Amino acid sequence: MTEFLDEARAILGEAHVLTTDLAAYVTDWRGKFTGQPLAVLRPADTAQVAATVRLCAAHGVPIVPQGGNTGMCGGATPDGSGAQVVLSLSRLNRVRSIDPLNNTLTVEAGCVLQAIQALAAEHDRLFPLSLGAEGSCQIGGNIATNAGGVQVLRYGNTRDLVLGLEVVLADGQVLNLLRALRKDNTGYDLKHLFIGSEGTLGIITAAVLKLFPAPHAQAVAFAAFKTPQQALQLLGLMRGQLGDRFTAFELMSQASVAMVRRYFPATPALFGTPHAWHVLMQASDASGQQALDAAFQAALEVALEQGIIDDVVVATSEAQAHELWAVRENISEAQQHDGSNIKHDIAVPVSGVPAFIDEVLPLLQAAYEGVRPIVYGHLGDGNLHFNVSRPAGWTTPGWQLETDRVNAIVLDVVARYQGSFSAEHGLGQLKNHEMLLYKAPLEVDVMRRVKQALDPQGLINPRKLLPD
Ligand code: FAD
Ligand code: 2HG
Ligand code: ZN
Repeated sequence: MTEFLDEARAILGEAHVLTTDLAAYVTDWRGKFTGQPLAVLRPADTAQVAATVRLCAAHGVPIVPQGGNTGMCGGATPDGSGAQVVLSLSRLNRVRSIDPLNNTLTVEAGCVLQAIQALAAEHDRLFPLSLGAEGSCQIGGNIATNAGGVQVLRYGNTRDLVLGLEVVLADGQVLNLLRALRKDNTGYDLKHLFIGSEGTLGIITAAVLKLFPAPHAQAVAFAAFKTPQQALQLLGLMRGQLGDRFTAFELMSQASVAMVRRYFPATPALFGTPHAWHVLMQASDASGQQALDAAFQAALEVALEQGIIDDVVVATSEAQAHELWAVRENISEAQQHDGSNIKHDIAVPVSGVPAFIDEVLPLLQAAYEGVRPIVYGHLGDGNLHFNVSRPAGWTTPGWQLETDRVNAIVLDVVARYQGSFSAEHGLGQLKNHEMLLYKAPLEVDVMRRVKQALDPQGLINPRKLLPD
């Protein structure tokens, strides 16, 4: 392997072949997976990525692509063999071009999501992908995981925001699909193979992203309910009244909000008495604030009159809107501080969410006395984070041993609703085995054929997404 490392140094320069001080690259955000790579390689541009991939192919060295390392499923973490390399895309962070009239932005894979949002705003445009990790996740990672976030209701998943891609294939060739077209029916749309492939089919090096008109007006409210059914009714009402101006609808159980208040003590108490369920909602519009406020307020009044909402706080300033959003955005981190939890990132049809929750909660409570389900997520998309924290008195390692049983309780019900066992985070090495339990064998087989066709040596992120 000395020869391999010497050749890597010749391509990337001594400073960008790391073999020591690797801590930032070898453990995932949750601290759940840790590996031991041969080296961390940090190419500067597409040509260096291509040369590095060719070198790895020649030496039979497996590659683990890594962006901001905020993924939830250990997809960017190397295994413990010491034989894999982590390929960090962080240095590919250039903006190649922006075309406001075409409403497109062409960026390299290592650009941080928040920087892309800011650049779009500078040009009076919106790049709508928005999620809690936006300060550190990279667009290449977002595309590789087909990330969702909090504005899918209006703008779709990452897949809907990508017009073109540049990908380094497993043999080191550069596949240029960087077209900035909204219409192009010239054969299979190959970019969609790579979007959501979790780095298992090739290395994404650049992308053409869709931009939208900047919403100059925004209205945000936090509503309280007794049941998720009421929240669902409110969703129908708000969408009916506001149409496409309605952009976010996030559900939170009381336990989720209480968890945030415990670990972020500055979080304000929003209501005098606790409520079982909450929703954070947002409407945005490119036109005037007054008109949006009036329409938002009118819709909420209808909801109050009809008894759909039990209580509501409407943000009266941008600062208060941020404060309300922080309650939602901090749940993941708060639960992380609370100790390891068994995560489920599930989707069922939106209309089925209340019945799904009503079915699963009693099953968990019957199985584990004092269990603490933290239920929240993107109700507008039918996507819940059904994260089960350990019951009082249990140790974290003891609770982790229950993972298969807890998964079966939740995911068997998901399957009955014809839902998804991973709605937005992907599979990585955390959820890939569920493929064999919950996907039809033929679907898994076709995926294996795609993998075999694009990566015959099996060197691109092996054993992620597809189980052995
Ligand atoms: P990484 O973690 O580095 O990698 C993720 C996967 O993509 C790995 O399989 C990796 O091999 C592959 N990959 C990375 N870059 C490339 C590339 N250039 N080419 C090929 N493969 C690549 N996710 C959501 O969907 N919605 C949310 O609301 C959300 N909220 C989050 C909140 C917090 C606090 C945190 C920590 C995470 C959240 N996530 C969410 C998960 C995570 O942020 C997303 O999955 C994100 O898209 C990952 O980007 P990354 O750059 O960190 O990728
Ligand atoms: C969110 O919506 C993220 O906050 C993270 O997808 C969910 O931590 C989680 O399980
Ligand atoms: Zn989410």
